[in-house]
Amino acid sequence: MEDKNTLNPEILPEKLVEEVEEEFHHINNPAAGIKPIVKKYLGIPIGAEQKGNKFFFTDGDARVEVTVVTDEIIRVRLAPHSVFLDEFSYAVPKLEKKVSVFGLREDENEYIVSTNIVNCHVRKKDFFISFSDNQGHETSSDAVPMHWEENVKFGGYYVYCTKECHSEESFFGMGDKPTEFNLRGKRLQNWNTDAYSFAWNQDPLYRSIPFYISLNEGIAHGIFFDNTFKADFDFGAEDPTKTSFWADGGELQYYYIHGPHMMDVVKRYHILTGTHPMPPLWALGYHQCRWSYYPEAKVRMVTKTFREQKIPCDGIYLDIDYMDGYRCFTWNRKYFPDPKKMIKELADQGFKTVVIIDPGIRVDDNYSVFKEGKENRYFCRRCDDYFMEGHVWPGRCQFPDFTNPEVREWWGGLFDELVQLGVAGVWNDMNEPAVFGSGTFPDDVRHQYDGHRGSHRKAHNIYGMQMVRATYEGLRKLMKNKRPFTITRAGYSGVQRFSSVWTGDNVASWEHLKLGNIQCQRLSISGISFCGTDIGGFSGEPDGELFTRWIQMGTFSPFMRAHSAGDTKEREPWSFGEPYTAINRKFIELRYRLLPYLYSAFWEHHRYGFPILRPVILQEQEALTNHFRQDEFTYGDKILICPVLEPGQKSRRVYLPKGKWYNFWTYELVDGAKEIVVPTPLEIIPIFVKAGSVIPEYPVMQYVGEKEIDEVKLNVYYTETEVNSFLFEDYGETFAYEQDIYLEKKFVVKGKDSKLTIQQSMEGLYTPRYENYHFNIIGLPFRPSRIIADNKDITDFIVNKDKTVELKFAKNFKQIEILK
Ligand code: MIG
Repeated sequence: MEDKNTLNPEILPEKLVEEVEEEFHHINNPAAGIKPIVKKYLGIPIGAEQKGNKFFFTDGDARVEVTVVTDEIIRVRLAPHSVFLDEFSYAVPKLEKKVSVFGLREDENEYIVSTNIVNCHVRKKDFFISFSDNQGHETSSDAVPMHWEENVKFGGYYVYCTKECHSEESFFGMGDKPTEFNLRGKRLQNWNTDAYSFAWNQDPLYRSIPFYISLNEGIAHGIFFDNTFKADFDFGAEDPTKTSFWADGGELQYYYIHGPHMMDVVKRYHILTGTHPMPPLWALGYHQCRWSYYPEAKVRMVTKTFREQKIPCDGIYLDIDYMDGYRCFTWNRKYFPDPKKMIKELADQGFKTVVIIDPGIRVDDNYSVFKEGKENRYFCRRCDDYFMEGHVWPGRCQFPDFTNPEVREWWGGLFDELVQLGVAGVWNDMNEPAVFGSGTFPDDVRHQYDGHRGSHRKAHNIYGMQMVRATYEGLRKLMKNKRPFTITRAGYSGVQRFSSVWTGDNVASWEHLKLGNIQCQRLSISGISFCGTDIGGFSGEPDGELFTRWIQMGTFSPFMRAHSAGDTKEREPWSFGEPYTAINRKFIELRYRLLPYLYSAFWEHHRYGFPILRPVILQEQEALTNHFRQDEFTYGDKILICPVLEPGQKSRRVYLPKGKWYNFWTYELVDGAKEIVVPTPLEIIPIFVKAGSVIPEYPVMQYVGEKEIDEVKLNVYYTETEVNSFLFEDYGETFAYEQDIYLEKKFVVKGKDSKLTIQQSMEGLYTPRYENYHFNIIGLPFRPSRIIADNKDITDFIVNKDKTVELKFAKNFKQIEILK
């Protein structure tokens, strides 16, 4: 992140649309260094106008549109000469207006667009735009009026927005950035980039998520700068009093998302860009990947060893070597003579096969995918109508234009054969797009952009997302009512509607373990909850300790997959011998035990927009001391995880948010709102469970569907207060949940000195097959003398040595009382 461009908003307009000669050059502008750049600023607003939920303000030439989207979300757009671009966004598929009361007021100093919750102020003196809450507290304010500069070479404008940055303001979000969790003081760029073995602070990486959360004086708001061009963000890096964002083209268009809680902002960002669909349950299990497992004998060896070693595993991956000369949708028949038979037999042992598909299509007139693409003009072209050609794994390639709906439809259909063969999931790689040598496509490549045509400058950052969208939508059609699994490397805001992601080509180092921990939390609050790292590190060699610590962290990544580059040693959970194998097994088993808990957290994400990983700051934003915490997070809302991130670490400090917490391993009860020191022998990472939680648990299975679940264990953690927990249940592999066929259960746990009450209520249309719960009551401060379940006395409960109490009762219970 060396010095990029210079942004100098010092010179402010004095009168209407004055041209300002700047000394500084914008280095993204090819003209920089040749002639001075002329920035234009908004002048003085001279009028306001309303059309429905849109309000327009003009300075006589430029026009600003303020759209009330919901009570808490307001969008601002700028048209330098009054002409707005078409309203179209890949990130926000439908801009639904959900607001009841709104209106425009005017006083001496400003125009004010208001909902019941927020106000957008347009200052009459200088066109500064600011936002405030209904208490009159200002949450965000321009430091410079919106500005732009003409792009002589390509047309359009470079567009800029600069806001005030306060001394204690912190910033979070932005997707996969490999840097500290708090982005204060950083300058970052969005331009999807294949970043093999990326380093701490390397920027940009694979994804573009132009969304950040500001936290100032305990109040949060979000900014989503929905612009797909190369874009930059400066969080007080150049000037500690200013936060800026700007792009090389497109429109200055951003959403102000009101808080006041960070969680509100995150949830509302999901309202705009959507959530992950429910994954097939197996996709939440453990996945084993490698570049590459081939030939077939190797795949069978690895999968067989999982079952022999009794290490659970659901996903097995075929990387590029399964193909014939790396041609997508083909098979290397020497390595895989009968893929259908192999996939079927793997499936019989519980393995779901996931295959890689890249965007580069080999130029080869004897290859049907190429021929079809060529005949139908589906491949991208340069400005002078030459094909976009570049070298990738197959050699000379052309690339489908995934921004064309017709191409997406065709692409989706290409998966027919793979689906017939029994493939359960698809892995889209290299879709930044990556090209050997040049890095990516040249700027002049044309894209159809769903009818809103543009060059690669506009389409680059959404190319990968549209590829995985085509993949997902195709699979969804072909797999009928079965949920497809997809994973993508590149993406843009909203990619979560179509795919999970992994953080790309990381390195087998302790630094990368730390980075992965931050990246997953960051992705989670940036809309992409279904994420994970290459466990073990893609390049380089982990030792047994690093691999085990990574498995332990990965157990609590929403997506859990080990992967490694082709030139590394074998890297399966048993590759390092004992004691590592046993510990790896124990943690992967824990992953499977907690599946119903993770699945429920996933439902809370899908349905209500909660992130699955929740950094401490998201839970306790009032405390300034939390602004720089980045190790601990909760997994769902009940389980706090603090991975061990250093070699040889015998113990580590852990911060527990306020409330009471149970040590997951010892059941010891600890008061929160403080840091404690926890022993961390190799077989343990700090895990704490919130008092009052009901944590559902499945029996250990070697894979999802191995056996009928005949009983669900409910771990109930005693509390002195009242705490709610949720359990979501459904078929786990169909879209019936979209027809409301599922069960949402709510548990309320209430404790007193002499009594613990557990109540259950449920809503929904699904009936699980098991009959009973197996309760495991933890932390009871008394020895129970009586247990009453739905008015029946339970006599056959057990009090264990560790004082836990076990009993079984019907899954439809309404109330259980445990009495002293
Ligand atoms: O140029 O398919 O990030 O996971 O194993 C490398 C081979 C291409 C990069 C991916 C990695 C994958 C590898 N791919």
